[in-house]
Amino acid sequence: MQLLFLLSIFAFVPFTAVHCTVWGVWVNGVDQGDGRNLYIRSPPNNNPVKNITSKDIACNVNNRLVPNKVPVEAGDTLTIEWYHDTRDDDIIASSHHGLISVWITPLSSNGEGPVWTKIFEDTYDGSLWAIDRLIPAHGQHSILIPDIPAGDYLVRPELIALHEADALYSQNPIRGAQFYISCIQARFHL
Ligand SMILES: *[C@@H]1O[C@H](CO)[C@@H](O)[C@H](O)[C@H]1NC(C)=O
Ligand SMILES: [Cu+2]
Repeated sequence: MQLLFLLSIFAFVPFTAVHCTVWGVWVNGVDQGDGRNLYIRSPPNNNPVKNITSKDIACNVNNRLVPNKVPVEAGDTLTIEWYHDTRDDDIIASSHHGLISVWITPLSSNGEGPVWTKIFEDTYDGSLWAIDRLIPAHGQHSILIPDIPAGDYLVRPELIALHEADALYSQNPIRGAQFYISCIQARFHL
């Protein structure tokens, strides 16, 4: 009886992992506003992608054209702002040690295939991982926009949390590296 009671409690307590997604961006220190489903191809929730052979590894599980594009130009500072449940909260569970990368591709590619170029990477500085430093930074990290041809692009910030990466997802799907991905639509002009 007691065991059944305990089991039924566990069956109904939702598993609330402290995951993460992108709220919006700043250009040269100017907040561009809530970008979710407007200039960000936002996923429906903040769960990670783990299957690296799935098409979701490109722009997460809801990859489609959204209405707006963030205007940027070469030399601009683009600040990406992540959050957990609400803006500027606990950002992501402190267990989620790992790295931050940012990738870019022409928007016309839709992110499919080996079309991405990495323009930023922050890993381990000898004592802390990039994600450890993202949490006290209010979920914000910045990159420099490179000098690239005018046009429309997808900018793809990615957190890779390594706390379960001792096992390969392909061998044990309840573990594996966790990829937090958001594709931002941007318009580059010269
Ligand atoms: C990962 O994605 C591939 C391609 O969609 C699929 O064939 C495979 O079954 C997926 N793996 C798991 C464990 O779901
Ligand atoms: Cu998580």
